[in-house]
Amino acid sequence: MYDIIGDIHGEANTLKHMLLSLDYVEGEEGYFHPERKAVFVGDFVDRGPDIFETLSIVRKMVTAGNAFAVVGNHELNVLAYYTKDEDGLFLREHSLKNRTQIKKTYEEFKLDKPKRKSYLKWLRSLPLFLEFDNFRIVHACWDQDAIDLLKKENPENCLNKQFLRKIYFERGKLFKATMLLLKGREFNFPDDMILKDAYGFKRSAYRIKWWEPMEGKSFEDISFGNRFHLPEYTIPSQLCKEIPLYPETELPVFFGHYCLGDNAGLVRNNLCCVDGCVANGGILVAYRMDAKELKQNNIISVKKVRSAQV
Ligand SMILES: [Mn+2]
Repeated sequence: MYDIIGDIHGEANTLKHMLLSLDYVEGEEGYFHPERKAVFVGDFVDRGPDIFETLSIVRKMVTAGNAFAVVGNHELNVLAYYTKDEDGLFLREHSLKNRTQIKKTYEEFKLDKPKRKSYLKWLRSLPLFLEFDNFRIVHACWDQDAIDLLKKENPENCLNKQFLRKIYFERGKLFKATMLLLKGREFNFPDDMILKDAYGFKRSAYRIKWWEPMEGKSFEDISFGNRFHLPEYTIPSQLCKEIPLYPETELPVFFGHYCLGDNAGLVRNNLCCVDGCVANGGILVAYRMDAKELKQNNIISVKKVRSAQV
């Protein structure tokens, strides 16, 4: 049986607390459970105070065979930041904006370069998605077309240097497919629509439910995991895109990414978001699997445990 654990974002102490709450014990090869395995949905880095520590806990568990893990969009950004193309330029430009985005990770990584190198190498080996007998794991969105394309074009199913260089160079279908899995589906506003979020920043796109049709819905209806409100009026049909939906009869998908706080958990009979937004005032969430059928009761959450460093 499995325990699916949500986005950690450098909150190592909270992660330890969660593992203990799930009856995992710390052994010589890291945390383990005699009968269960953990599955991490990605986003280990950025935001929180203990990036190396978080990576260490997760890597040990994965290496010992006591856990599985996929990459999140934050790992992708960090990898692209530290990976050079064939001309020696970084895939993700070393601009103030990009550095600020990975600030916490950057600050820890610069203190120990050999350690950084070792963790980057490990992150490059993690899969973009996982298929178990009874369920599926991806960081943000399960899109079968994107997965089929990636299976064909990236059979190693990881963000190794060669694949990263290729997608950042081409910026084509494979890049899009990777982004879809790791960042989910977004709706781009038409140019003449100006929307400001709670901080007053202009938004040009927002995160939407990738499992529901948008035809006949309002902007707010299809919004998922955004911190700002959207217009309640119906989306003009010429703006509606037909998206491949995730059938209710398919295997359950567990994902993170959407920072749902207390609302984390089942969003439908076969869809479960385990991101409780721990690094942004939320909670750390896990789904403790037992039967095939998903139940909201199986959601376990722990409050954030403050780091001793603070
Ligand atoms: Mn994410």
